[in-house]
Amino acid sequence: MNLNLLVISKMDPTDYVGFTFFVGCMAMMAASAFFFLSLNQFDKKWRTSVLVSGLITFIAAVHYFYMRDYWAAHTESPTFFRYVDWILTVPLMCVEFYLILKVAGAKTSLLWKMIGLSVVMLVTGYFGEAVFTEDAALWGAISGAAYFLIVYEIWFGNAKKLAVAAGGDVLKSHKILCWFILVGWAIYPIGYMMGTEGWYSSFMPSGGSIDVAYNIADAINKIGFGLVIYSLAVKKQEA
Ligand SMILES: *C/C=C(C)/C=C/C=C(C)/C=C/C1=C(C)CCCC1(C)C
Repeated sequence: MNLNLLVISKMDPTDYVGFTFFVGCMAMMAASAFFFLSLNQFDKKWRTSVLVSGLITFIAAVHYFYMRDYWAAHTESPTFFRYVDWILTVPLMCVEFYLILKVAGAKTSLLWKMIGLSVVMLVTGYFGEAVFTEDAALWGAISGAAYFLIVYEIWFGNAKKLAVAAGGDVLKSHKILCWFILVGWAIYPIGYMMGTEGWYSSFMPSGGSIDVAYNIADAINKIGFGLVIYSLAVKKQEA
């Protein structure tokens, strides 16, 4: 047995990146417990949505444990684990849009369109951040175009029309989720520009803060997003 596994690395009090990884683990775990333990109070129709909220934070929690340890061991961005987490959780967030809009007749084509765009956004982002770093600005632009199409779809496209057709609490929640995608998700391309070289480098702060940006964004987007779904389910359940 490798005894090194039992050694807990020291935590430098000024290591704010390590700190946000640590807090991220706990927050994602607590949120997952909250969503999973609440499942019994919902009937079938809303249970799936809350279950998916819990899966998103649970998948993130597991990746945060890996990322925290990776950072502690190498003080280097755990880019690989980061993107594996995103490629699993971001499509699940697209599933959430589809699930709440199903009442208004959302078709699976909407689901696949959103999943497709999010996969393009993340794969091209990974290329720019980890594989073809000398062309980070170009890959970032392609990724940004896919992100723009997602924003367009939910703010003005078919998803928006379905939300209006559903009306009431579904429409209200859809609007809040739209803001998450426009503002909360916008933190990621800013983090990307902080951590890569490109035309933007001269006016972006650089250094280790890319992970702090991503960690704060993840907490807002995964837990906050899940709570919006949860409270919609609670309201619908009461109605
Ligand atoms: C829980 C994780 C979430 C919600 C991750 C979202 C990630 C993004 C919206 C990433 C977007 C990017 C761009 C729009 C351009 C630069 C490359 C990315 C992948 C950082």
